[in-house]
Amino acid sequence: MSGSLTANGSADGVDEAEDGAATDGDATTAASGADGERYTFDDVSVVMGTYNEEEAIGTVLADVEDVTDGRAEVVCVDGSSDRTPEIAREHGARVIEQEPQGYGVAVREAILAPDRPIVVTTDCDDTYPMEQLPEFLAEINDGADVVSGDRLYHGAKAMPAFNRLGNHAFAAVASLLMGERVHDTTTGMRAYRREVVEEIGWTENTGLSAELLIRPLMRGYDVRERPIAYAERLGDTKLDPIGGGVAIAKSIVTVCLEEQLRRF
Ligand SMILES: Nc1nc2c(ncn2[C@@H]2O[C@H](COP(=O)(O)OP(=O)(O)OP(=O)(O)O)[C@@H](O)[C@H]2O)c(=O)[nH]1
Ligand SMILES: [Mg+2]
Repeated sequence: MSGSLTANGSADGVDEAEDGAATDGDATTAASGADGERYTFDDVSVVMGTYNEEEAIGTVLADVEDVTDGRAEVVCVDGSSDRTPEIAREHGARVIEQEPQGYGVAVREAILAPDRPIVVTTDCDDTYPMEQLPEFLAEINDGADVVSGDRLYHGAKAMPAFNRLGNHAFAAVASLLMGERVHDTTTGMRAYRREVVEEIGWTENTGLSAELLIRPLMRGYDVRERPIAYAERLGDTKLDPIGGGVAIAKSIVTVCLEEQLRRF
């Protein structure tokens, strides 16, 4: 079956399957997981944009190493002027240098650079729980095409109140425009089957995270939200809350309308 969103109906996030809108089914190759292939962390690339994150990067990369026994490949697309890239290399990460041009430009390169079959995105600010990586991989092995960390399920108390409100609003608008309930459209922590990100076209910068939830979902891929813990950021934010928020809202509307039109 294609076109399902498993929403986070419980703390383990896998039990409440809302039957998704059946689409005209672009998702024929990746959605079922029917080939029975089981992935391990040897098949996973953990990727991130890094921009002056020297306070956090050591912790984030040590966590990835611990949780995956050093088996996941790590790719950082870096625009820093501080010690971030040196620390990343000390932890064995592959560092790709790029002029800072925004979140989505960095994450696009980070997703496309490695060739392992599973790509996990995260931020490099120690907000996301790397200890939940095994759960994300388990969902992929259960047939998910995209696993999306839902920060709002547990309340996201570490998130600034303005951002939290904005994220609830983004999820409400996206749900309305898609006809399918989603809970956190702008999360930075996701796992993707590589075929999915290669098969859909994507264009957004600040709104990239929302785009990479909406397009797969509206094309019938098996997209699952999974509740995650969310911690206070180390270091300074790179996001302008107002300008960034407007850009994300525009991306959500544009991408939802494009995907609705694609169905005709
Ligand atoms: N290479 C690169 N990385 C970036 C750029 N902008 C943001 N990043 C990285 O992308 C990730 C997300 O940026 P954040 O500042 O955490 O944005 P956010 O998660 O929306 O906001 P916070 O609430 O502050 O966490 C971080 O790891 C940043 O270092 C950029 O222009 N270039
Ligand atoms: Mg962040």
